[in-house]
Amino acid sequence: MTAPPTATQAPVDPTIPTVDVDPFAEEVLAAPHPMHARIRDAGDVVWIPAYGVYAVARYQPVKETLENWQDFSSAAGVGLANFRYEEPWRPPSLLLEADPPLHDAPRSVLQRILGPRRVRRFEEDWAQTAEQLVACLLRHGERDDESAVVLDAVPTIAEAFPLSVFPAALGLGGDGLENLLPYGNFAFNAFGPRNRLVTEDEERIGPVVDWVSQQCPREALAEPSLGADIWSTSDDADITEAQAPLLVRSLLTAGVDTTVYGIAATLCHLAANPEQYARLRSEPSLVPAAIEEALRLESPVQTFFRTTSKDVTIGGHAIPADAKVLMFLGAANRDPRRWEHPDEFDLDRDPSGHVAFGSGIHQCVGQHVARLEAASMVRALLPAVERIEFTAEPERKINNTLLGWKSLPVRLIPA
Ligand code: HEM
Ligand code: OVM
Repeated sequence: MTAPPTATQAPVDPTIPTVDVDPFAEEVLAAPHPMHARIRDAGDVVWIPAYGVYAVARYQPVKETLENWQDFSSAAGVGLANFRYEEPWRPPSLLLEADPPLHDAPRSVLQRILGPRRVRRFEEDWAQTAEQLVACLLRHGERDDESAVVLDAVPTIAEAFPLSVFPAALGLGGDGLENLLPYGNFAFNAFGPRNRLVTEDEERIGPVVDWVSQQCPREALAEPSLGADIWSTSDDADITEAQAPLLVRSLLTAGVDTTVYGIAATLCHLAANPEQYARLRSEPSLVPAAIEEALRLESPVQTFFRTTSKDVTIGGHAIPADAKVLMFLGAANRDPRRWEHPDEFDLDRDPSGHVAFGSGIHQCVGQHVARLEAASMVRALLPAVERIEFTAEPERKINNTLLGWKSLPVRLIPA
């Protein structure tokens, strides 16, 4: 590894506004929206001295940065660490942490395996699993004195559902599934600085990482499955046998916590907006809109970085080569320059164009899986549950990259 450049104390272009915030401080991670507004209002691009990085938070520059893979590289890592100088905590992802041309083959393989039509084969099974989960919660759940079922929707719904469908779809047998959420939690923390969130888990993540590696070989994956599909493509020279396990690892890393957070976000907004839940019950064709709107508002994946490939400009400001640029997806998704009443959950809005799944060549390759999981879960709730009400304040889960809930205490009023 080459020596890192001496840490820069100031932006190369002195007209770039400095914003003195710590986006990875725990109290900011718990409530990031006031900071987002500060960064957005400061300009198209700002300098964050706490980490010596540039940042974009307005919709337009975030989208342009996401889409300009030529100038804004992923191969040096999409977290704070610059892989040119710092050893990554695991071998880099062949998709997320790669640029064309190396990105191309793995991407087209996963795009084919996770395409909207292929994913539809899970529709019936996931609908049935979701219905059974709801029936079981309503039948056996603890009741309050008005006969509503009281529960924490995070473990019982947002975590339980993805864990009961996604690992099986991937071809995992069923033992050790408790490793999946801790692995994803660590991976998403590791995109941020080496703060307490990372160091506290570092000591105990070893066995979890080992378990994940053991799920990636061909022999570990049942057939038919998404994992087996990946391995089959390595027979046809689209990808090599050395690449296949890393592509399975991508799905294990990116495909669990994200959907848990997405479903939790949807449930949270439905509980907070009872009139819109009622509307959804009478108009289930709005379910996709509800999910997109929840993803826009919550943006479960809040941030990713890029590294400049050469001297570039953002909004007319000069950014040097080899600089880290922090993209605030969640801020772009609530930018009043782009969205009317951006902080409101509105089933009548057209949420398309949100960047919760990114944009451009790295745009989430698992988005059809994520949408089908969330839609299956919401569709199962609608006929069975008349209302979802909070019984206490939801509690934030703190992660360097993910925004979501540790607990959503609710009562489900049966229909
Ligand atoms: C990429 C978000 C679910 C697999 C991405 C990116 C975002 C994202 C923002 C872009 C990364 C970048 O530009 O650097 C989400 C959210 C999800 C979700 C919010 C749930 C609501 C999933 C699922 C899977 C998955 C279910 C797997 C089945 C991936 C992979 C990439 C990716 C492999 C890398 C794609 C590439 O670099 O070409 N995701 N994701 N994601 N996602 Fe998702
Ligand atoms: C990966 C991956 C892709 C997207 C997100 C992510 C930990 C990982 O390919 O391993 O987060």
